Amino acid sequence: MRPALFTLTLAACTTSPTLECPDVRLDDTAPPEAQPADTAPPEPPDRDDDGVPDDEDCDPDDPTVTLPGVWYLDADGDGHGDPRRSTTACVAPVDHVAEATDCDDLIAVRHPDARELCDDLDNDCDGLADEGVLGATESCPATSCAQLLEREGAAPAEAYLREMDGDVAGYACAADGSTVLFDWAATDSSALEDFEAHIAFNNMGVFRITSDGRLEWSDQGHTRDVLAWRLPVEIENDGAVTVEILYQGVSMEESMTFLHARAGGVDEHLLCTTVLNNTPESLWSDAELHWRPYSYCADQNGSIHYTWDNTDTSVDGPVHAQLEARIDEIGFTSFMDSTNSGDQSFLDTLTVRVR
Ligand SMILES: [Ca+2]
Ligand SMILES: [Ca+2]
Ligand SMILES: [Ca+2]
Ligand SMILES: [Ca+2]
Repeated sequence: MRPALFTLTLAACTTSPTLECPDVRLDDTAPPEAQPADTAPPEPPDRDDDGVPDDEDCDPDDPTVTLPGVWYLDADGDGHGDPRRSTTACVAPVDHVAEATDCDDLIAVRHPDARELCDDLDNDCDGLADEGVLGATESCPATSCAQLLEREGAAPAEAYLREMDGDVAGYACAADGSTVLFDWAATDSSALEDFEAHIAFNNMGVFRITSDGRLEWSDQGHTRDVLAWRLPVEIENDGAVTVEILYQGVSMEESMTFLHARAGGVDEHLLCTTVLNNTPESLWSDAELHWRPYSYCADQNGSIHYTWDNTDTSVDGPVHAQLEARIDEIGFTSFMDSTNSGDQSFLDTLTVRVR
């Protein structure tokens, strides 16, 4: 009875989806069946013998044609594909190319072989926009040396061009990206004209280039005079100014000179001379006082002689100031009085840069 029951149970377990079947081996001692001979699987057909099976070969009869290629969409038709959009096929689909180097597949003037244009775009896909053309020609003026520094990714060219009210003017750039607004030395009569070009008010009795190459001014007639020099700043800037100056005041008992910058409608002092205790503003007329800076900076204990020498970078270095707002104007204002003695001012060099 037992063999009959075992046979019945095994038959049920092989036909029932729920019944668990024991791991049964009917006869462990039976000899293993003979294994088939060790032969390699048959090679798939490769009619042209190019190493690619016929069912993968783009042309099974042409050994120069093998596997399908990867093709990249060239949506803007500039011959360079979008590396993010590819497909595999034996023949390039419409609007697809074999190479994938387009940095912008929506703009045809942007690809690695494009020439850089003055269009605020990175045409040649090197990560820089308008490099080499910005500021280099009249048709592509820059707004500042700082813009050039940013675009070029390095110290800008020595000089660049900038458009102002339809005119293109040349400016020099410093390595830190600042723009040289005024680079002046009292040398000859043409230097006097360059300086005078920015004079807003001047009723000095003496105003001249001396024989030893200095700009001198004084109120020789004891009339208490004012010199107001204003340099408009039309270069885009973030309020950073650098000034190199060589200036001397002689016997300035009741005289004073200021170097200042107007930023955000406020005069900020860059350099100022001493103002003695007994210097009354009433010494000057209302017309002259109109040109005084917004507020005086006064060192009541200073000398009546002084020198500003920020041209020697090995000593003091230039005057640097980071103002709160965009600088619109640099001012140099001198109030001269020589009632008591011969007050004199001498300016040798003046360089102003903004960034
Ligand atoms: Ca393209
Ligand atoms: Ca493109
Ligand atoms: Ca570029
Ligand atoms: Ca460009």
